[in-house]
Amino acid sequence: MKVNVMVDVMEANDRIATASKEIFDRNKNLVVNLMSSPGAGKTTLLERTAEAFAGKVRLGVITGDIETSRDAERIEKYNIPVVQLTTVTACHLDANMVASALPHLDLSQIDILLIENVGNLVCPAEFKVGEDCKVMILSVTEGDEKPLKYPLMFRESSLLIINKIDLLPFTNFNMDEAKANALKMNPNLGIMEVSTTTGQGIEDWISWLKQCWQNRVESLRSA
Ligand SMILES: Nc1nc2c(ncn2[C@@H]2O[C@H](COP(=O)(O)OP(=O)(O)OP(=O)(O)O)[C@@H](O)[C@H]2O)c(=O)[nH]1
Ligand SMILES: [Mg+2]
Ligand SMILES: [Zn+2]
Repeated sequence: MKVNVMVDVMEANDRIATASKEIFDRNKNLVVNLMSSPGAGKTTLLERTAEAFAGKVRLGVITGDIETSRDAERIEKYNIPVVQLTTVTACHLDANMVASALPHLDLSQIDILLIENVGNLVCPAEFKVGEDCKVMILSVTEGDEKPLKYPLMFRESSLLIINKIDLLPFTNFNMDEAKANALKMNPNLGIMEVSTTTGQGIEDWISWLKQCWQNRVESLRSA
């Protein structure tokens, strides 16, 4: 008798993710799994998103880190519901961890739930958590060849946000090369250029997210 542990783990994960998805459907939440390597700008993007949607769209945030509540503390300043998951050793969020955060949120009062995954360019992309889509950030200080070296996240994502474009003059990052590499991994990948600190390109992200939310509400209505 041979048991493939990874297959079992993934099946168990997907069952929990499907159960969470049903909860999100009932509450009409758009759920986005936001992923990147450490420090690419996930929390800063959430801060800009909270500013842009204040008083218009109700956000909720689940943020995953190995240690500390620093990201949750940054988000709390915007008066939006936030749950910090500290994974201690795990280098990604899985469906069980995200499900454990749900009782701490009033999902009926949330339009868009943004899940900031643990900073890691590899395994967060392997675990479904019940999301509608995955969005990833690549910052220009990380190198334009990253889509070739870490293909899975680029394959799994609907949108690639290329962040820290204010730093382009100080790097050897080739934007055309990066986009070509990313599209080689995933021809359907949407790509936008952003600086979350200067605000350049943020309106593209906000429009994209708003459109996703409207599509989600529409598809739930006609289901
Ligand atoms: N120059 C520049 N710095 C940025 C930009 N976006 C984020 N940063 C800086 O990059 C650092 C990391 O940003 P965070 O938003 O904390 O990154 P993160 O992806 O949430 O990091 P982890 O949660 O630790 O994985 C901070 O010092 C930010 O101020 C940007 O567009 N330009
Ligand atoms: Mg963060
Ligand atoms: Zn991991």
